Amino acid sequence: MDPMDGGMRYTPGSSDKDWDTAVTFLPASDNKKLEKKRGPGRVGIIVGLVILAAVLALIIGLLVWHFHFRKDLKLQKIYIGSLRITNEVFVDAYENPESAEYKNLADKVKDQLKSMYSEAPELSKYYMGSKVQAFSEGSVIAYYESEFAVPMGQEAAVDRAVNRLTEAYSSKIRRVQQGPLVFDHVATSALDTRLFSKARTNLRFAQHTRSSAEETIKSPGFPDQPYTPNSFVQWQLRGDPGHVLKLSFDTFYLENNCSNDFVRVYDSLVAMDEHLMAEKCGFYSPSNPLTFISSSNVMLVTFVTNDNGNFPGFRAGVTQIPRDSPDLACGGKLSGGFGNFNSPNFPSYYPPRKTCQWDIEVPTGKFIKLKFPKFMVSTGSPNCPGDRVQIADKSPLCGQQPANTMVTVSSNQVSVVFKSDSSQVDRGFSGTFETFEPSDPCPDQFQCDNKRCVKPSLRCDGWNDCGDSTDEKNCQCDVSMIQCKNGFCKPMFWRCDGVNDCGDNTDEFNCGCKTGEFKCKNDQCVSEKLKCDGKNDCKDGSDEEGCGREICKASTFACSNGKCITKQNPVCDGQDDCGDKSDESNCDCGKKAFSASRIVGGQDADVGEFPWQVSLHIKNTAHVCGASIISDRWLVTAAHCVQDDPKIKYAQPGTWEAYLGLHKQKEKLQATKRFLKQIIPHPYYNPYTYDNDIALMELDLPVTFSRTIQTICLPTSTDVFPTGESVTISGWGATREGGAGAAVLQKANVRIINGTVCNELMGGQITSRMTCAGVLSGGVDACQGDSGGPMSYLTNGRMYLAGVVSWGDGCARRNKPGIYTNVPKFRAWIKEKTGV
Ligand code: 4AZ
Repeated sequence: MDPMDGGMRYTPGSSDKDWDTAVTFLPASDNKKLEKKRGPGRVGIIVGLVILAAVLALIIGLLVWHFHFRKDLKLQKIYIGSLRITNEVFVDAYENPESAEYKNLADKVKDQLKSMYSEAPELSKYYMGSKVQAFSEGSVIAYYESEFAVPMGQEAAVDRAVNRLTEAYSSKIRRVQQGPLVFDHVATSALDTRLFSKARTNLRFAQHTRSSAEETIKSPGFPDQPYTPNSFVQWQLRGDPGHVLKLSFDTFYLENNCSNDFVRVYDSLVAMDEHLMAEKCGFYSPSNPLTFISSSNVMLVTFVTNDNGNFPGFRAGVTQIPRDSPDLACGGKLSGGFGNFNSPNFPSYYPPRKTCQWDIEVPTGKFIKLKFPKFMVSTGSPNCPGDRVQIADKSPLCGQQPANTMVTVSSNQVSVVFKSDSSQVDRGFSGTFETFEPSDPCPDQFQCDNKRCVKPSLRCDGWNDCGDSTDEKNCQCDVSMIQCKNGFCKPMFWRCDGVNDCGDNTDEFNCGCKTGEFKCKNDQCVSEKLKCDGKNDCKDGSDEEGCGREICKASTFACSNGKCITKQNPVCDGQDDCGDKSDESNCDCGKKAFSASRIVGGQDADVGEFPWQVSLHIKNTAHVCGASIISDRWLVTAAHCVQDDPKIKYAQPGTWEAYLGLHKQKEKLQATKRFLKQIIPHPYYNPYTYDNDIALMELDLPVTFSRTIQTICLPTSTDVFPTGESVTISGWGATREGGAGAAVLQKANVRIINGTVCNELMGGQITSRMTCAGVLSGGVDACQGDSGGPMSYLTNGRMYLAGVVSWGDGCARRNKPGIYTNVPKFRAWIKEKTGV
């Protein structure tokens, strides 16, 4: 219903006939007109005077409101800040807000803040007072909160005045008038309104980590209950002087939308934006470390939730590290023909306010090639105003750079300087250096336009090895390759497979089948003779559709014996409707629930599209790994998912809960949950090489199959999945390397990669128990959190468990395929252990 059509009022349109005919008072007004010809009369004058008086009263009222009351409508504005008191020395009592020393110094700070604000008339007028929130070492740093009651419309002027004053005191040492303290390094920022909503429950903790002990912080209710909605929790963390703090999350699982629930980590004791290291939400797998290091001995963690909080939360350990510890050291002199270097705390977050300089020198006469296999340095911008890597006098590098970004230097010496500012840290970089001959930058190799060198054998092989595709341009293809119009060569078996591999669609032109061939619905061509032979020769089974069934109406089911069944959904309903059981054959695996139809570079799966996909959670916490259903009581996963570590007993069945029929992680309460009876990791699993990375899990109770819970078919031990074939991977893993897990089940198609090629790409680490699959130009892959989940292969209209997500070199990097456990190799072992 239109909200204006509420039945109280009705305003007719000019064309509304009912209204026109209902008007009955026009004649009376006509009479009045006739009377008025004699003049206004006494009543008219009185009415006019009353109206005039009312209008005047209204105007006066408005003016009074505007000049008197409106200016009294004030907004509460809170600024938080820190300042350094240079003529005081820190004593332990300054950590205790109840101590006389604390109170005495806090009073002095408040007096001097008042005196500082009195320098700006815009501030002194509206200043309400300040609170000191904490002190820390160095000489003494005071953290404070100042409140102003600002008339409406004056907010911007007050902001400007605060900024001016802060700037004046931020760098120069300047004594604040009429006070005993000398301040410098004054920093102030307006408090984020999301942090001080009165509707929230407020909890504040202060913790001091001493010596090498580890303190723990965790979200309220963790691990027994989901965190509480509408809460604000803050932890002020301190270490001893001369130390920095390390915060390591072992579980992190929040709502995926950071505007609802978030954790913020500050390099300060107050929530100032200019010391905000990171804001995090969503899910981080335990295998994807989330650790932060402060620049001094203080850190602040804030946790804010909104009104729905159905997520497990987080737990983190806090330790202190001596500032001069070798673990924090970076930079130095590097020499020789090659070497490597990386940002501090790599692959987790580097600390703020850190500078590292590497001076690299290679033998005289050689030039230097720098490569960055991983590069994530805060937010990118053309001139890198925040954190940056400066290589000699080249343009600085920042943001996220593609894997193996390369920089060449025409000299045998170079300095690489990494600098982080006071806010927004990231995972940093790993770098390598090597030499090259000035006269021959790519000895015996092909030089790409982007100066990268690739092996000659990779030229015109159908893969973008250069990264800028120059190795695939202007190719003369041999007979085993499709000659694309745009000059690329692509493997012949990709012709007419429904995927635009050339980029200009040449491989998908003229895809009709030869005479004597049948065109399947998926555009595959098979011999006419194979149609209706009782075997699915088309991968989608379309050669067996409609065989001898023309006599059945479209709305009926055609049995192999020619009978037509009119009953709805007779297939796989447990009843032999056909009489020859053809409606009930092969009903036990690999079928998607619906005929319709992170993974990096994937897309949301449909509900029930992968009904064998399982999400394995550590009890009451978070998704950690995937698994596949192979029977009503057995799952297949990766052995590396079930290896104990010092903190979590992953090998114990009691650690886990399995969610079946799950689509969105936050809907786990609607999914089928099972605990585990036993876990059987492969006896020859090698944790160093990931060889034999497979494990079986027995459920405590069998599951009932449904539209969203089904088994995947197991391949036979002799099955091979040919190079170039498309397979589907699925999971809730990270959607970018180092990123958060996906909220919705993701899927992506990748191709099987030749084992020999893969072994070369992966530095000889591939065994026959592994299968490689991916997109070698990068961008599509399994990632952290997808491990244990299925690589599904479609054949004969059914999905088979071709592989189990196992490992990789990062995620979705160019020339770094994903590595999967080769399931056919374990078929006999699965049968032996499970009977399936
Ligand atoms: C993992 O850590 C993981 N890119 C899984 C798959 C891949 C990399 C890492 C493959 O669970």
